[in-house]
Amino acid sequence: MNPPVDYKFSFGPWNISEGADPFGPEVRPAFPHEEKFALYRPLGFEGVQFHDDDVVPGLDDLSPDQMLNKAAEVKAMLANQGLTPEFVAPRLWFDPRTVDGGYTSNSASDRAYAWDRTKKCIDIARAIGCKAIVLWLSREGTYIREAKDARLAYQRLLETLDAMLSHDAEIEIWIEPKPNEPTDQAYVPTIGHAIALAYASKDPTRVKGLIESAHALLAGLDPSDEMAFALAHDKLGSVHLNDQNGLKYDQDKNFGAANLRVAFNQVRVLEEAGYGRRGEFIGLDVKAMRTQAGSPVTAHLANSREFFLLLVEKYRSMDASLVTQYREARDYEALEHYLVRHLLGA
Ligand code: XUL
Ligand code: MN
Repeated sequence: MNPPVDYKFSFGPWNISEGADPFGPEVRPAFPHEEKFALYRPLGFEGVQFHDDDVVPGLDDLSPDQMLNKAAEVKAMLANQGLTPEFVAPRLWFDPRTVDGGYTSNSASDRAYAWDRTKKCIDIARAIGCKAIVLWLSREGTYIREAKDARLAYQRLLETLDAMLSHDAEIEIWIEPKPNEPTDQAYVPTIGHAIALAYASKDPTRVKGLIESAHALLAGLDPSDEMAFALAHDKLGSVHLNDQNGLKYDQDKNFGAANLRVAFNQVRVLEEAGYGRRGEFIGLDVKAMRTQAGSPVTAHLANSREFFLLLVEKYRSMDASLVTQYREARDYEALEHYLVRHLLGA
């Protein structure tokens, strides 16, 4: 039997925020970006998830040398703090040139900007010693279906993956699917879509997925089954554990806070697959409540990490032989009774 996984945790600096939402501005004093990194270790985190401009702010206005010098500074800072960069993601949803998507925009010059920015993101990742690029295909979709040729859009996405794999012979691409928001409908809404693209790419071993619990729930799917699908293909690059209370805006609630049993099943599937044994991180993508006062606000990160570890204990203390016995007898009523009692500590 394999020894139990000693999990490593990660989050991105955007998870420490000032509480702005689509309906109102910041409600907490700003906490300086550069000072966030000192918070990681004390909170029990050692992995940092980056957007390209979290590493190099204002990168569109810098020369290649300036960009790489700044990235080298960040690499040294991470080493000093005992932190590992988990991935870098191109932030393709802020710039006016990406209002209608980057890779799938109808405008050739917008597509050229998206590709240029993606190459910079890959170069930044390499400069900080990181091989994973996350693609959250935020605006690659449509507000009305007639706006784009969807078949062509999917071909363009595949061409982009291939061009990225050619630009750097070592990077991995982890696609983070989401069904909607900020567009009405996104082109890669589920992990099934992402993995189909991976297999169609020129190097399927280097294209994987990152599954965010809330994004699966927004697609009306069970996150643990989505994770199991990726794991069955050895294509789960990372996870963004969080929670979501039904079909609302993307809430990024604390892991397990809205759907405890759904959270338990994600932990169960990860544990059963030995996720983390090869150094994969447990990434959290959680937002502090807007009502929370102070600066910096970090309790949501510590709490989500604690909920994950408590659910790991629940999984490990489960009577596996009883589960097998109930499965074999096809007595799912008894299985559910046992599981819910176990979760309730009864
Ligand atoms: C958006 C989202 C992003 C990605 C990284 O919903 O989850 O934070 O995880 O770009
Ligand atoms: Mn995410």
